[in-house]
Amino acid sequence: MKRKLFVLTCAVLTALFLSGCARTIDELYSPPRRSESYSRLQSAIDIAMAGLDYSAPLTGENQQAVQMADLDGDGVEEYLVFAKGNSDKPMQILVFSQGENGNVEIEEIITSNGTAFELVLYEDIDGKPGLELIVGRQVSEQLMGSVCVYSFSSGRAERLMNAGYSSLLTQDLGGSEQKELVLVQRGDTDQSNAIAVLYRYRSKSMARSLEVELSRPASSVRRVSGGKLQCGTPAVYISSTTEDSAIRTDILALVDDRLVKIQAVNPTDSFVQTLSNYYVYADDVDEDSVMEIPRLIPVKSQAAAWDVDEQYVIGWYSVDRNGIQTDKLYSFHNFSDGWYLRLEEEWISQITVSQVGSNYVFSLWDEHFETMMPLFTVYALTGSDRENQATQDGRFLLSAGADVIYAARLEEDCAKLDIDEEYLIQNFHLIHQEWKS
Ligand SMILES: [Ca+2]
Ligand SMILES: [Ca+2]
Ligand SMILES: [Ca+2]
Repeated sequence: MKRKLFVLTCAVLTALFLSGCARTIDELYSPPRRSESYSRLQSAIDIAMAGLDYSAPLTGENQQAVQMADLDGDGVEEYLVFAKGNSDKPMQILVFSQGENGNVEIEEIITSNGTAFELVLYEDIDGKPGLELIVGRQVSEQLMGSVCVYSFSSGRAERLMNAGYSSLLTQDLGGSEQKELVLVQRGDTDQSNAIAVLYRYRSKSMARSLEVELSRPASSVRRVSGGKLQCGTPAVYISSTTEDSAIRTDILALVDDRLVKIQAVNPTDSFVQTLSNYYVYADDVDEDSVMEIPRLIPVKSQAAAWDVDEQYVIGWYSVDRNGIQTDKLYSFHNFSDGWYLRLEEEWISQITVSQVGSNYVFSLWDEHFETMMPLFTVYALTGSDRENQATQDGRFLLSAGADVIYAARLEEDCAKLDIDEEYLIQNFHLIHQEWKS
């Protein structure tokens, strides 16, 4: 992401603003010494903040109470302070500009109703110089929040749109470098299916697309992510929970300039059950910028079928704009221990994994599913002696974290399948924290 946005150069400052501590920039920059511009910023903020409290955005990438972005496109970043007061429009965004002589002056105060800033983004929406400010606010007692987009290209804050939303994503769906806004909104009632709508800048204002009905109510939406279809078309993937705790993913794209839902050729694949109580979401697992959608593939476990839960590997597929699926890769995901292993397609029909504590033995069944050939074991080591254990008894290191070391050991027969240490190291991955539900 090329977003030119960052904290006031100091992570400590961010943490303090976030935690709501009443520390001043003065205190943070002395000792050893503070620059004159920070001192000017601090005094400008102090004056403007009289009677206000900092109100940092609650979610998203930009959660600092003081942020920087070049809103008017003059090459100099403005300071934005997110604050809350006591008036009937308590939510306030204070915009400070830096003058040529180092002076900091308040330029704008944007006030609105609401109880909290939920999300703040900076994107080029209008194609003109400067980043547009996108602000989602929580509005009391309502499922839907309110999102506004402000442009500063004229030198003053100009509101381009205001709409209700329950989830939102900015993405370039049209291939124009400008970003569009995709909003998920509540249907007619809380129980009716959510709708998605796209806003984009056209000539002088934001144009709204026709609504697309999603498969589930807005309250069921768990994740909205951007990615690409297999054909390269940008798309939005909206994953919702179903009543039987599966995930259903709706895929939206602009086709012939219309926002449409891509209909999977095999609709049963649109649902994926939880795996060991974890939701499995669409993701770009192989990092080729095309989004992959998971489906669970049952494998024959080693114990008698009535003895254990069914065992699954995940098949990851992509779709194109016609809904045609392409199998991309396979994996064994171990959410509870935080790792996954890519698997070869030709093993999938015969692979089996047996668990002893945090050790996972991967084996292949023979073609009659009578005997197994052990291939390798993956270990998640957490004891105090884990560093030694990771390299003892033929084990080798896969990945080392702060609290856990992942190691593996090869069995003799793995050579028949061209599996060596390098292969396992290459195909072993940690599960990002955000994947966990
Ligand atoms: Ca500027
Ligand atoms: Ca712009
Ligand atoms: Ca991919």
